[in-house]
Amino acid sequence: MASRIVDVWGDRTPYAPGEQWPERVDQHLTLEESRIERWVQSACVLCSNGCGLDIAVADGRIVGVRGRAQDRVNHGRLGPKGLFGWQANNSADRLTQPLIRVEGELRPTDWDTAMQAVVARSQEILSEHGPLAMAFYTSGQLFAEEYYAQTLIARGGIGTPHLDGNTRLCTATAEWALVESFGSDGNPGSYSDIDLCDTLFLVGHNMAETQTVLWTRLLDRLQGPDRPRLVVVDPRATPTAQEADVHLAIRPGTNVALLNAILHELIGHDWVDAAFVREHTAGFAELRGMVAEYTPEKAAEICGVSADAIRQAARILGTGERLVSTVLQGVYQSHQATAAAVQVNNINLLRGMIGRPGCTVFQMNGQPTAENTRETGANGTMPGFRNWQNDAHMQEIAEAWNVDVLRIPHWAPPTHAMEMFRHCESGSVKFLWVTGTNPAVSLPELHRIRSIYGQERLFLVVSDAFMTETTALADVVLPAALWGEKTGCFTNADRTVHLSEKAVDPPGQARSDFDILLDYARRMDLRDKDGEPLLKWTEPEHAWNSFITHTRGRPCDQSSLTYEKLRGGSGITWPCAEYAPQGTERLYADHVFATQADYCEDYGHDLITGAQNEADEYRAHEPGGRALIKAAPYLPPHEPVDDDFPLQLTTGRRVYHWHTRTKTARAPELQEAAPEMWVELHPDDAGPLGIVDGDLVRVRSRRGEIDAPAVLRGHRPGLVFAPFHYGYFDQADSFRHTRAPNELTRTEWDPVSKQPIYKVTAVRVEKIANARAVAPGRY
Ligand SMILES: Nc1nc2c(c(=O)[nH]1)N[C@H]1C(S)=C(S)[C@@H](COP(=O)(O)OP(=O)(O)OC[C@H]3O[C@@H](n4cnc5c(=O)[nH]c(N)nc54)[C@H](O)[C@@H]3O)O[C@H]1N2
Ligand SMILES: Nc1nc2c(c(=O)[nH]1)N[C@H]1C(S)=C(S)[C@@H](COP(=O)(O)OP(=O)(O)OC[C@H]3O[C@@H](n4cnc5c(=O)[nH]c(N)nc54)[C@H](O)[C@@H]3O)O[C@H]1N2
Ligand code: SF4
Ligand SMILES: [Mo]
Repeated sequence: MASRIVDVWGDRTPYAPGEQWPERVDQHLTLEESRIERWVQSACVLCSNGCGLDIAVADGRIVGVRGRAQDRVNHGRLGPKGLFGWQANNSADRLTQPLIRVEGELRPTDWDTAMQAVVARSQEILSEHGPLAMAFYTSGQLFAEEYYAQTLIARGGIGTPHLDGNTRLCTATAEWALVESFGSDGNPGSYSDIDLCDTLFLVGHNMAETQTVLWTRLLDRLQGPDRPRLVVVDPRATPTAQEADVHLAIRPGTNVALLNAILHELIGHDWVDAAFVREHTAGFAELRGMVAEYTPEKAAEICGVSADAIRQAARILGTGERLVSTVLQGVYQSHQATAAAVQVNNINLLRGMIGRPGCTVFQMNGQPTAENTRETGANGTMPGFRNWQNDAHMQEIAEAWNVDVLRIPHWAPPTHAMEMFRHCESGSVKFLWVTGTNPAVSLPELHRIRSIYGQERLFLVVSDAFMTETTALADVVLPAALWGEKTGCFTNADRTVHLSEKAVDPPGQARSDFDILLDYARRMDLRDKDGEPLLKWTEPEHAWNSFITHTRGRPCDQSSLTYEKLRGGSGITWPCAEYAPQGTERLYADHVFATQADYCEDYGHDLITGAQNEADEYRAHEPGGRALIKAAPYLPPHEPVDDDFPLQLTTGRRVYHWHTRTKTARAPELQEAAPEMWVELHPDDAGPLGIVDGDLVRVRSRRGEIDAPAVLRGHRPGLVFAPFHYGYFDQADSFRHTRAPNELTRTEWDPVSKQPIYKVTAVRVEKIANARAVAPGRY
């Protein structure tokens, strides 16, 4: 099985367009199958693909996993993280007791003391400073029930607008690109569109490494009869790009220029579905005007690729009959994130290729449960994709929660994470509870984050399963149960909902986030209008049932999607309601989009300034179910290269690790595959600096520096790549803070989605030591 570390995607099972993707069941067990006592239904939480799997249990411990052949997402397959990552649950260094800071040091304590401290401080701050001094920063890796509890506590109970998820760093742009174009969040397509398409367009998405099982689906098409054509836009020669018919290795931060040129070509060659555009969209004329000047030559100059390659790509996109486009962090973590993501929507809209079999755009998710953070309103939106500017929507929320509508802050959009941390910095927020995320490694400009989180006047609560760089800064640490140790539902990138059942007990005194939040609500004595407890549930299933009821009539309607229905078979796609009891494969099959003024999730933004549209203004141009085509000019990245910082750093992922490695560093196969930090340089840049493969180099930006061995790779000259997986928890001299790439990145975000910019940073590189004898791991 360790071979799946080398052979990441496993054996090919080629198939022809329109055929079923063949099943292939992958498993990894650490015991003989005969000793397994139970199999428990779940799905993988190590990326947004959400592969269906069963957890093997023996002696009260997880001993392996097996892909579910009948699941619509993976047809039995699992990738390296899915196969090996679960071992972190069994790690000996799990947090098993709450910790509390006494005389500057974190010391073990009991739940009662820890929760009393959290509650006492909350009440003190609330009475002295009011709800605006309270903030909650949650995750994209918990279950829907947990987020819904968190939303109700923060928005309905405490009454603070300061609740956001780490989804802000991850899929805020996916969400807003969908809202801006189609009126609501929710990916329109289905993974089965990959079985049917003849053209694939991957923009800033290294699917081969980051959604390995979805990539096997593509590979099986690419190596089967009637191969679809593949266009990849990525500055790096990723394994994904290596399979492309056309790979556009653009200069980082130039997506809008390239996409405008492609739109220019589509219009110029009349590769446009005129009837679709006329009947189902609004805004085409403005787009046509905007892209007129973006000739392939102009874009070639900006993007640093050939005009011919752009023409070739446009021809492929313009002449196929069934186009699937996907977008991810190479777009979302840029300065024009939403503007660029929307141009990909526009390509599909111009081609009339949405809401039909084999035709869609995926504004991809990254984290396994990011869609739920969004649906439940835990990430800077309102539950059920409701519109904070729409009084009727706010009234529905107030009624569902039985609270006064004025208790739910909605005088402005809910605070986004980057703004929340600024409030912590300035001292107006005095209480921050971080759950299921490790911001001391994952946020930009880490020295700033450490100084904000380390402030005396900020009371920091952190719920995690391990000691991390963030728990190290906390006043109270709460030991959390992980996946497999609790029950809940979650939704993947193609709207497939899975139920993940509890397989084993959490270690020691660790408790689920759901139980911790319920305990907090009870101790805080949060109540509804009638004086009843605000959170009336004791089990996740109760919370689920009230959440799905609350989605009735909304685009993410899951009102018929009970636990019962989710047990046994495959995951089910929403909407799942009386009108679609078995779920819904594709949204917008009737080409009526969610843009009606009374229905839409938001009135949208100016793509350049981020200015919010007002209700009156929106109503004046009532789109009435037409998709909105929004144009944007290209703007250069905000931190241009110069003589001092002549190279561009981009950061991202490698197949073997999950984010800050709290899980994958504890799975031996994965950790051994990539044990050490490294940076990738182009040989043309390394040569003049006297750097050869394996030399220790220092990468410096205006914010900080990191040291790592160099790997010489033929990506674009001028480009440096660093994986962001390596922080300090497993490093001896961790106090030096010269390992995590976010030492280098800066505090800046996209104007619409407010997603931070991790993909473009000006740096310089110097050699600090000769190559070591042994190269670290498999790059
Ligand atoms: N193995 C593994 N898989 C994961 C994760 C993980 O940590 N490890 N995390 C999950 C999560 S939460 C997420 S969000 C996804 C992210 O999945 P991806 O978005 O696929 O991963 P990244 O490596 O962040 O970025 C993708 C690519 O963007 C390219 N890029 C950089 N700048 C630009 C640009 O200006 N334009 C374009 N077009 N491309 C650019 C990079 O070279 C990189 O190859 O992965 C998910 N899957
Ligand atoms: N430079 C750079 N920075 C980036 C990115 C990048 O591409 N480049 N990508 C960004 C993106 S897309 C993302 S998604 C973020 C990810 O950034 P983070 O969310 O900070 O990364 P994780 O390591 O996934 O942290 C999750 C934490 O939650 C804990 N945990 C896991 N399950 C549970 C649970 O059930 N309950 C609780 N309470 N805790 C749990 C884990 O142990 C871990 O400490 O990083 C962002 N930062
Ligand atoms: S593709 Fe994603 S969800 Fe599927 S097994 Fe791999 S990590 Fe898990
Ligand atoms: Mo992410």
